[in-house]
Amino acid sequence: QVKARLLDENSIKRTLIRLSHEIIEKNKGVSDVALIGIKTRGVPIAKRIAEYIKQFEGVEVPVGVLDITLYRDDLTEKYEDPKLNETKVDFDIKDKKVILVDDVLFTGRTVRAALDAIMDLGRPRLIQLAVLVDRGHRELPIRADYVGKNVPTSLSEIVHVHLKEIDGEDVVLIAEK
Ligand code: 3GP
Ligand code: 5GP
Ligand code: MG
Repeated sequence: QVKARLLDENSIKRTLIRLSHEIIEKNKGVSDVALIGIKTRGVPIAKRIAEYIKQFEGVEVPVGVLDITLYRDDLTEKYEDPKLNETKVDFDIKDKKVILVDDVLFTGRTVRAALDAIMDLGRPRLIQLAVLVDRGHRELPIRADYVGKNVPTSLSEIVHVHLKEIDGEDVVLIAEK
């Protein structure tokens, strides 16, 4: 059952606009910047950030897609290592500043698999990580460079991220499993 509403449509918009500005600031512009969204909900988030960057900088940054699936018995516990399903990156990542984008950062295992997949494609200049929600509980030495909202959670909680493109509405909720 839902415990709290963490972000609504307006705050998601403001958050992604802030992340877009942070990306532009940290990289001193967006030359050689490329975004790679982690399926499913990292993809529309990456596309929205690319759209904001275009509005602010007048530059279209490339957006790629990684599909990484966690094989698990149960959400939030007892899953095996993430496996790569599919990659759709139709630009050369060599010497690019690659920004990985995901909805929720939890153990870090998905990001670790994504780093592997990107390295197989070529040698980027650097890789940064942007997430809408960091819910804690890392099991690997991985952190995000850009965080929409830090949400301390217990392991019995789950963060629901609903996005218009997929779910018909923009909202982030925290619920008891
Ligand atoms: P996403 O692919 O958009 O990220 O993993 C399938 C979906 O289940 C994910 O959608 C995610 O939103 C949701 N989910 C909720 N809790 C968890 C969790 O603990 N682990 C994973 N992998 N997904 C979760
Ligand atoms: P990690 O690999 O860091 O444990 O988990 C990250 C991936 O699992 C993200 O793609 C994210 O969508 C999903 N995930 C993990 N925990 C949650 C959660 O509480 N809510 C949602 N929506 N996704 C989660
Ligand atoms: Mg995700």
